[in-house]
Amino acid sequence: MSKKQSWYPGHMVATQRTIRELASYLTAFIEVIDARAPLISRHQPLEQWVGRTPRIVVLNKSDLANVRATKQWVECIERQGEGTVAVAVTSRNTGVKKQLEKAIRRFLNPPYRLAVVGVPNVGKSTLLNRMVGSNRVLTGAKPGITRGPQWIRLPGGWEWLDLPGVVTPRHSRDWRLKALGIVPSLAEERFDLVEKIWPLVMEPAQLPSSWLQWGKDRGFLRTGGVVDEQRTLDAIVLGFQNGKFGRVTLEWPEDC
Ligand SMILES: Nc1nc2c(ncn2[C@@H]2O[C@H](COP(=O)(O)OP(=O)(O)OP(=O)(O)O)[C@@H](O)[C@H]2O)c(=O)[nH]1
Ligand SMILES: [Mg+2]
Repeated sequence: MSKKQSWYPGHMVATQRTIRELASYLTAFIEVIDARAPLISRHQPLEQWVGRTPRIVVLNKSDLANVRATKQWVECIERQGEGTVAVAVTSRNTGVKKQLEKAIRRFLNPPYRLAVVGVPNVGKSTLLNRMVGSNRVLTGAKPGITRGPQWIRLPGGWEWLDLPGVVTPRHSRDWRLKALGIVPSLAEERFDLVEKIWPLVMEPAQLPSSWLQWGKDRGFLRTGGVVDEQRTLDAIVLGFQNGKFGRVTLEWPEDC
């Protein structure tokens, strides 16, 4: 099996089964997506798995997305999905707890049995930790951190389930998922990624027109003073994922 094909861990298959089995027990699914790419970061098969169970769509990492685009996306998602509630949040900030609880109480009746679902690395576990008020589950800046289901039960009847991120192998080839760190990119793929990323960030972030120049300016040099290309590419991809180059939305709403 090639390196590329092998990135479809068994825990994702198990998670899909868990989602289907739990749908009738849950009050709702909290579907976390990346506010920078609300279409491609939605896992399409979830639509069938969640069945009739209500869903709250959380556009997370809104601190990294264009403010106007995110506002439009919230309206668009609510308009398209009957009975769907969409909320734009930043799980890195504490305010998310109040904001999401308000949406949950408005939309749903207790008991609150909620499962956090979505593609990898969008901030599902970070959100859950905020909602339960302490760091109960593991988070990290790379996809595939959560490996199995974990229930957190709180006084007052709140139950939260953290789940591993899921993607389909076909879906996972999209460059935007790699640019956002939703699926890992290989070192040799980063040249193509940076060629796509750089034009998007160059002007707004007032960067040199060549990404090689950016590497040079950072002092990413090899012996003899030539720019260390791979180091520069890696730093740009990582920087983009962390919002180093400012707010960038990769997908804007159309026809909604
Ligand atoms: N800038 C920013 N970063 C965030 C936000 N929420 C989460 N992160 C970061 O995104 C990374 C992934 O967070 P996790 O909570 O581990 O993501 P996950 O969806 O649980 O990932 P898997 O378990 O791998 O599926 C971490 O580095 C978080 O600190 C946010 O609102 N804004
Ligand atoms: Mg997680």
